Amino acid sequence: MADLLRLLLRVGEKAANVARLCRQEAPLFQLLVQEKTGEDKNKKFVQDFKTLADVVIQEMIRHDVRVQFPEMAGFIHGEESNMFENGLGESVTVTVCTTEEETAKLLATVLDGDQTAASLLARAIHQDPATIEVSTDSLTIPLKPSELGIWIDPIDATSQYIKGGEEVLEEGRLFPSGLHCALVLIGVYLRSTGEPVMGVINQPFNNKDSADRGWRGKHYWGVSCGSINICSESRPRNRSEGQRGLSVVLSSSEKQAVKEALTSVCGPDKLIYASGAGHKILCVIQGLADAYVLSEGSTFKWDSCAPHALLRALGGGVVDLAMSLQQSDSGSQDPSTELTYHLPRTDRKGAERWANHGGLVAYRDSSQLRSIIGALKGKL
Ligand code: 2IP
Ligand code: CA
Ligand code: CA
Repeated sequence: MADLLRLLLRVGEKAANVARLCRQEAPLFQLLVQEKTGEDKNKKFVQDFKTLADVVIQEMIRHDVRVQFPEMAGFIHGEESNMFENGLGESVTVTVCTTEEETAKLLATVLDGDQTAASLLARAIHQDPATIEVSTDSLTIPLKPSELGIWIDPIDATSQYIKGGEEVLEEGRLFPSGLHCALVLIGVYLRSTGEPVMGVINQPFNNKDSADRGWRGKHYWGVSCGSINICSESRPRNRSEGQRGLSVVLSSSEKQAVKEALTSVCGPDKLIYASGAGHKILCVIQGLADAYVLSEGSTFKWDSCAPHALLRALGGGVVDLAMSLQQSDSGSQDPSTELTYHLPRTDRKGAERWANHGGLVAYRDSSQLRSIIGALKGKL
C-alpha cells in the first residue's frame, strides 16, 4: 500500500496548489476575501466561494483516488457535500471531469459564468504537482485497498485561511494563529475496526520563499498498522515532566473548568491557545505541545483521522475524553477509548453523525495522558 501513500502525498500537494492559487490569483482571491466586508450585494454567492474551494479540493482527491484504486470508491468521505447551489439558485454537482476543459465548463456554471476563475481552478486540478521526494520505496504496507476508507478535510482552519495572517515560523516554537494553521488532512482507516492506519497532512503555507515571495508548503505523513510504525516526524525527546510540567494546547473557546483543572499538571504558561483542530494535533506530533485537550464535540472524523495516524506511528494516539473519564483508574490506558472512524452515530443527523462527540485528548505519551485524565476526573 506504499502506492496509496505516494498517491495521497501527490494529491495532497495538488490540494495545496489549489489552496495557494485561491489566495495568489486576483480573480479567485477577490472571491475569497469579499466575504470579510459583508457588503457585497451578491453575498450568498461570495460566501459560498470558500466552500467551493473546499468542495473542489475534496472532489479532486476523491477523483484521483478512485481512478487508481476503484475498490475504494464508495469509502472516500469528507467534510463537504458536492451538491452546490450557485448565485442563481441552481443546484450543481461539483465533480472533476476527465479533461481540464470539461472541468472548467462545469465550474463556470457554479461560478455564475466566471470563466477566468473557473479556468484557473481547472488548470490547478488537472496539473501534475511537483515531485515529492519520500523514501517510501522500500516500504511494504500489508493492507489492501478493499479494506480501507478515507476521511478528507480539504482545508482545516478555514477561518485562518481566509484571514491570511503571515507568520515566520521558527523551529521549536508554536505559533497559535496564521495561514500555517490551514491544513489539508487525508486520513485512511480500516473499514473493519475503524483504526486510523495512514495519514497525510499538507501545510500549504509553511514558509515564504525569500527569492520569489511565493508560499512553500510542507508535508507530513505516517503509517501505523501492526508492527509497522513509520512517521515523517521523529519522536520528540521527552523532557522531564517533573521539572517543567506538561504543556497542553487548547481551543480559545475551551471551558474555564478545563483550564483550571489542567493547571495542576501544567507548568506555568504551559496552557497554550491555538487555532485549527488539525493544527493543534500537528503541534502534538511535532512536540510543540505534549497534548491537545478538547472537552466539546466540535471536531469531526475528518479533522482527526489523518493526524491520529501520525500520532499512533509515534507511540501516541487520540482518545475520546468522555469515555476516558469514565474508565476506572487501572493504571494502563484502555485501547477501546481510542477514536475510531468507521461508525456514524445513528441518533444524530448530517455532519453531527460524524462528530467526535465526547471531546478528545491527543497525546504522544500514555503516562502524560494518564496525568491529564487524572487531573480532569470529576472536574467537568
Ligand atoms: C474547524 C477548525 C476550527 C476548530 C474546529 C474545526 O474546522 O479546525 O479551527 O475550532 O473544531 O471543526 P478551534 O480552532 O476552536 O479548535 P474547519 O475550519 O474545517 O471548519
Ligand atoms: Ca475541519
Ligand atoms: Ca474544512
